Amino acid sequence: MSTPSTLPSTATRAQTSAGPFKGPPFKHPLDPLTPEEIVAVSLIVRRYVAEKTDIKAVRFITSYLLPPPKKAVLAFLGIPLLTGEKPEPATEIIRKAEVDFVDAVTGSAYNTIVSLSGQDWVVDTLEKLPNGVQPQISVEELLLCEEVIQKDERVIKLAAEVGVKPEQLHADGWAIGYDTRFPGNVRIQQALLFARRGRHENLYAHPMDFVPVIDSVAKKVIHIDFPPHYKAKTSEALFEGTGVEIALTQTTTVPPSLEEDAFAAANRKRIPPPLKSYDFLPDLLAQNKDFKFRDDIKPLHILQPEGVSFKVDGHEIEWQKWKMHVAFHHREGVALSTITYNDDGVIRPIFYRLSLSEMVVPYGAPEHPHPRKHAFDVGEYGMGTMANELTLGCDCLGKIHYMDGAYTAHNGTAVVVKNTICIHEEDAGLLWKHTDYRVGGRAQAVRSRRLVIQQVCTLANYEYLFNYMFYQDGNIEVEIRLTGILQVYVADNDEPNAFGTTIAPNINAHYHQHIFSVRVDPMVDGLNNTVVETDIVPLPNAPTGSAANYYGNAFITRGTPIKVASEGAREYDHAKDRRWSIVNPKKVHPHSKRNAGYTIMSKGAQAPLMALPDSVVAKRASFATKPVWVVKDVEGPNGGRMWPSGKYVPQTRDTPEDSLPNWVKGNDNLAEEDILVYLTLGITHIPRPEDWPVMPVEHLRLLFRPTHFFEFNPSMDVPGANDTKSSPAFTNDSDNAVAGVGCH
Ligand code: ABN
Ligand code: CU
Repeated sequence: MSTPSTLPSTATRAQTSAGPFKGPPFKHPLDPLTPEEIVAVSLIVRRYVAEKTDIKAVRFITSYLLPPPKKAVLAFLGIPLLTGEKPEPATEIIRKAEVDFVDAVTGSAYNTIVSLSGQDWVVDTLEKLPNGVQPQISVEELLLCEEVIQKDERVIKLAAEVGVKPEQLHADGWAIGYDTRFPGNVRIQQALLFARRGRHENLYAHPMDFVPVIDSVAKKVIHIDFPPHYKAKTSEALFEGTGVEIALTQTTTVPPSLEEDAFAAANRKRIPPPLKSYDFLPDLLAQNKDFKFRDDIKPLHILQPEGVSFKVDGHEIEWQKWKMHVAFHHREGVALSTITYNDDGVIRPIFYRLSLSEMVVPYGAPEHPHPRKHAFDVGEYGMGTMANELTLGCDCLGKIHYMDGAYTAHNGTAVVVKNTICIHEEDAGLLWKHTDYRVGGRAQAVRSRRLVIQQVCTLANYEYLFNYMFYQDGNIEVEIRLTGILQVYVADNDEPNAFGTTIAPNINAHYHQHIFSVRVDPMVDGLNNTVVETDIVPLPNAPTGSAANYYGNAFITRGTPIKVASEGAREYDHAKDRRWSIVNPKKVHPHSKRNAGYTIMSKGAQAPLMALPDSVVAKRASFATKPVWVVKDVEGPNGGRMWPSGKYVPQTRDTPEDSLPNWVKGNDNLAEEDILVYLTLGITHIPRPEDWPVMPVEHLRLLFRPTHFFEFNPSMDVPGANDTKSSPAFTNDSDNAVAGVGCH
């Protein structure tokens, strides 16, 4: 057993040591590595490294299932390559895992692939990663960053100068983002500093005015940056069009050289962190004598007296006509696979895999070092490793099934995240309704029930909630909710603020965006699909008054299939209400004569990247520059095209070779092909005082809607609403309100 390595927010997590290997390696070929498997894999890697290399100490960073080839998985599960055809014969599936580790002495990074042979794992390959390639930042490294700054004499002195005691000093250990002043092969982090006035106090209320950079292999502070501040009214305004005339305490946003004393050069004064507390925990809130919790909220319970209507078999969930595999993934958080729909006894494949493959949070303040804040919360930190342990009755209401997750600790033991995925059903309002207004107003009202697969992740200050939802009308929805605490920086008194909002005295919340890349590996009625881009346009060449369009009202749809890789990066066209569908050209609807498909809807999540097209962020997070990318899937020995901003994200300085912009080059066929679709969802946060101290949830929705897929509304067989537990709100309402009467 090793010492627990947890972020404070994720409480105590169990760690597991190797036990005797138990039985068959998987139920479903995409089952994630179990804690025991993680330990067994670490042992074999450690042994191999000791015998075959001169590496002295291994720091495990990631350890996870290397998925088997798609066709082998489908054959194993009996899912056909085309709806209605016989599945392919099953072949042997070798269970493989992939491990990244860092040499704890030199900082060099390695990748190794191991496979299960009989009862034993064996090392297939061990490769040193090219100089400067950095695997994900581990939870332990994040915690280490705080320890390092807390012990650093210079940091302690700088903190003391603004009244902060060593024990009050805290740091969020961010990836460095981009800073070419440091060599790429040094594994570095930037420490965003906060003071804390009590054990559970909200530290983000006390941002500090300097940013140490640490070397996480040498475990020391290697530099300290002092972001400049703005002062009001000078003749030399650096920024135009910002609404205020402002100038920096230094006159450029170019990073100062490392040799320069950034603080002295800028001739600034120190700014102490604001002292006022802004808490969110009930006991701390209650310390304020003017604070009072609302007392007019009556209980609201979700009851399922006969239990849930889904079945669980390991990682497989079956709910009504849906079946899918649900897995924890250290990097993507949750990955759903082999999603099928049972359409009257015919198994219809829909998506092979669905997951959050990357995201970036670019901040908009230009003065150094703030532009380094563009967090890749998937590729740099691992969304899964940041996942919460969920609590019954708090994170999810009703009857809940939980799944655990596991990832590797530095020492190769497994960190188990208990109850990290919650699965439950929800009432989702009306599914459909109609009233025949003639004959006594007879109505049929059918309520929508959805299956929700949820995870909540804490990325230092921010929380992301990921809800994958399945509906009775064939819809699949990915809903991302954002909450938590804004990333803030200290502001001087009356400092003009063009790139953020002063949300509380001396607290500046920078403008920023959250841009997500959802990876869809479709298999709509089979593995070979085409993406069709559809514009809605007025009838061409038919002016109002013409014979073809006398009233001028005519509009048509114009669908264009995306056929080759070089056409794979798409753009919105709001004037044409452009949308995209993933279709199967082999399946034609009996009435509409259109191809069976799923249409992608992402209204309200279409903010474009605001950073300039040649900016650092646009290059590193190139997925964010287009809303839709269609690429051919190329399965390779290390898992194929999984990561839109590259496999190794920390400290990239440009667009990585193995990333989206390169996949949309050339002549790869995309029509009726095994394709991938990367969907970009974005929102822009111009922080509001109402987002402070904790931001109320904001929703972002992506919907996949069956289109020409079912013969007619597939939810006509859902029984009408008849909730006998519903009752009048007030006794004098009771005359005309009787539960279950009037729905149908
Ligand atoms: N959002 C940046 C981040 C994530 C996790 C931990 C630290 C910082
Ligand atoms: Cu935000």
